[in-house]
Amino acid sequence: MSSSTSTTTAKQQKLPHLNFRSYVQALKDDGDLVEINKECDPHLEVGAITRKALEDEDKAPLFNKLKGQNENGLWRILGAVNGLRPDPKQVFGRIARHIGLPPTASAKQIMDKIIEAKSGTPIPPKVVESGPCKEFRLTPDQFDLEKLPCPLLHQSDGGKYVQTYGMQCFRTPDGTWTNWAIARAMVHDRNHLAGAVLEVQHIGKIHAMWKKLGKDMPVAIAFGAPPAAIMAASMPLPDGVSEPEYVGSLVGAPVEVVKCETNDIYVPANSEIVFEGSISANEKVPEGPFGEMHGYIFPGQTHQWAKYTIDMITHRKDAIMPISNPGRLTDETQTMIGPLAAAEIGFLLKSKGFPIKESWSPFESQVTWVVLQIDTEKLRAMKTTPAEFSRGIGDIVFHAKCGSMIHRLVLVGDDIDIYNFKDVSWAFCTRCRPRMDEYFYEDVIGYPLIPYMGHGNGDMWKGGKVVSDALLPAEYTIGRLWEEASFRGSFPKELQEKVLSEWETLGYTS
Ligand SMILES: Cc1cc2nc3c(=O)[nH]c(=O)nc-3n(C[C@H](O)[C@H](O)[C@H](O)COP(=O)(O)O)c2cc1C
Ligand SMILES: [Mn+2]
Repeated sequence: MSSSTSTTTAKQQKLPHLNFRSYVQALKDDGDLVEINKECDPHLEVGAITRKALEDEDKAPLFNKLKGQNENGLWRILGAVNGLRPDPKQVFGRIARHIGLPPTASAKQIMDKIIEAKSGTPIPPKVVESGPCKEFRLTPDQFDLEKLPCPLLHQSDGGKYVQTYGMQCFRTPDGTWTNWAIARAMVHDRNHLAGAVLEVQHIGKIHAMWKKLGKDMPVAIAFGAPPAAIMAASMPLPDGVSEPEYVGSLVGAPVEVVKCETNDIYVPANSEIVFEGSISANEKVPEGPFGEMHGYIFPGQTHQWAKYTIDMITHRKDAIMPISNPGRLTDETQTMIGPLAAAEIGFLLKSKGFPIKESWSPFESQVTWVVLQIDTEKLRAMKTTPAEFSRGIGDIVFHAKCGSMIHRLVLVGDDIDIYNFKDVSWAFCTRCRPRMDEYFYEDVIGYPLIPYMGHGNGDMWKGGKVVSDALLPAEYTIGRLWEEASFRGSFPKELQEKVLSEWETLGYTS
């Protein structure tokens, strides 16, 4: 390899989407960061400030001084890591910065890039000898999770959720499939965590493989991993696809990884903090409750869940711990989980020959819906029926992993801008006749975290899903029969232009 190539690689590794520290700098340069230098308390105060910033769609808070921080600066906290921006031209600026797009990128541009990378060439990670994450090494006698600034994020959380935006790195026992994923975990005691390991998730599937062998699963949690990697870790890529290779395809460069000290897991070399350890094959500990992505916490509801042992912590100087404090709109559990599931669902359906133009999960649905925009010209060529088409879509999505968190699919025509909820709700409320245009699924896996599932009338693990067909029958046969009764739909183009050009002289401010 020539030295110029390796210089390019070194430069590349400093880009915001490949380096968390550069990402924080990019937020600062974009005027999208508030540095808080007064001492803040990880007990609720950090959570309250982060929540308000998220709900106001305001700047991301960087807590530089925390009660409990040790002499090497372990650790600072970044909140609202992937929230929305107040500037209407840069609403998705943080998501865009996660994947190497300019901060003005639209939702569609972001979706296009995420989907394109699925058909790109996978680039495996590059193993390097060392990296910033190895600056400090702490053995279990040198750290105490109960004393480090692990945040209590909501007053009724069952514990201090230190793992909300880190990336679990693990692999199958035969080593052929490496998985990166976000799954929450809270402090159990000085060197143990209690964490969610859902069966449908890859962490659950791969943990089951280790358990079958009677072995604990080696794991590392990389905090402050490259933003592009954390996006991939939140995406329901298919079974067997290694997230690190998808990240390579997404960014056009390998992620640099380094081996852990105490097990054979590889983590991004420039991670801020790494917890090394394992998940017990059999032992369980109490976990939860936690303020969750749908905007609720049910106080006192604790479950027995996975027990992590942490054997070592390595970290950078003045490391930054990213957190996600989920709840009502708009936080990372909506900005990431929804669009990433929608990308995967749209891609899956297209690969099966369905005429899908775009897919999106409206935040307003608390990301329980995915809206699918149908190419109605191609739909007519299919000579299908509403029932056959809608069932065809539901049968695929509601049996696929990428559909596991989504409870309603809304089919709309290509006159609807699916990124605009006013458009989507207009179509849903006016073109989808309750029951007759809805195709219900009671026999598929459900998502228990949604309150109407986990705390509703039916089986929390099964059913509660629907395809809502908001295409009018004519869209299947002869095409749209209507004109939109609106400024853009009910007046000749020339008149619209005349009105627009005279708008201010008429006395309106534009
Ligand atoms: C901030 C954030 C927190 C998340 N927390 C959890 C969680 O606690 N449990 C879970 O199963 N999924 C959680 N997810 C969603 C998963 O990361 C996502 O479903 C991903 O596809 C799982 O990886 P896998 O597809 O390799 O199984 C979270 C996502 C984000 C963005
Ligand atoms: Mn996966």
